Amino acid sequence: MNDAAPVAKLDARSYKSGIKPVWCPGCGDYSVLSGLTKALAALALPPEEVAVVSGIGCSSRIPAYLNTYGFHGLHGRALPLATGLKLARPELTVLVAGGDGDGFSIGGNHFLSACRRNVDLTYIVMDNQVYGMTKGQASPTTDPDWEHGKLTPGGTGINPFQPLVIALASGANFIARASSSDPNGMAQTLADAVRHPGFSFVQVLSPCLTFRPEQREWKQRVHPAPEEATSDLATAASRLFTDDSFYLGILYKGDRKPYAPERRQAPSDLSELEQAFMI
Ligand SMILES: Cc1ncc(C[n+]2csc(CCOP(=O)(O)OP(=O)(O)O)c2C)c(N)n1
Ligand code: SF4
Repeated sequence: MNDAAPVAKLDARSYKSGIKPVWCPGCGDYSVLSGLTKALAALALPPEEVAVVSGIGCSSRIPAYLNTYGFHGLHGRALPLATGLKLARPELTVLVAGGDGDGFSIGGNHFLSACRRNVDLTYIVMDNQVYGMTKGQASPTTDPDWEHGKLTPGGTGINPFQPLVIALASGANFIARASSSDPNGMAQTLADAVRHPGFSFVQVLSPCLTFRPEQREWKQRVHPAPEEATSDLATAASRLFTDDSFYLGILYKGDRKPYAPERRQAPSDLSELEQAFMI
């Protein structure tokens, strides 16, 4: 006779913490939460084997709404924190989540290093082309002519950061775009990103209707990628030249070996180490 308790089947609800999100009505981040929990259910990952690390911003609140391990860190510092966690606990599935301000402005250099380093992480950027939490300043992905009252009269005049181009040029091993208007497609893309070894980057178009109500139109503008994912860098690069910023799907799947240094035993006696630094 087998006395073991039956294992409950995991569904999307199994990954929700029960804390009610404080996002504004209509914020795209609700749909990202839904897409992510669907992806985790499709992967059937036990919640205690998943960690979600974030920075600061409306989007970076997401770990609180999940029933996995979570770390709501410092602004722009989610990637180095997640890198340390993955190297120390390689058996965990580590996801990183946040906004375009968090990831591409203050955290921009960490983004480049994470792509280069290729640690097995999945990075989800909820891109709303604005700093939502701090009331609507322009972010690195904001168009140059977007005006926001006294904050950016006449727009920034600066060409926007191109996340997919930068990710490809910097060595990310999986690059995709999803949209909050298509949570099922997003769930599939996120599950593929987690399955793919190495550093996976997914830009999710996630409108901020409070500061950028015109982004309501994004759901009419998104469309499936015209081609299947490629593993050829030159092909991926040439597709980015004709990217209208609204096609959804996987652009690139590389085969770089993830960075995973051998784990060394931490020294229990530090006296030898102290001697080496003695002046
Ligand atoms: C070191 C530091 N600098 C600035 C801030 C203020 N700050 C908090 S969130 C944020 C921007 C958030 O924008 P984004 O990452 O795009 O997220 P969103 O709120 O749009 O989801 C800024 C500048 C901070 N918390 N810490
Ligand atoms: S300010 Fe914008 S990004 Fe923040 S919760 Fe509201 S709609 Fe979402």
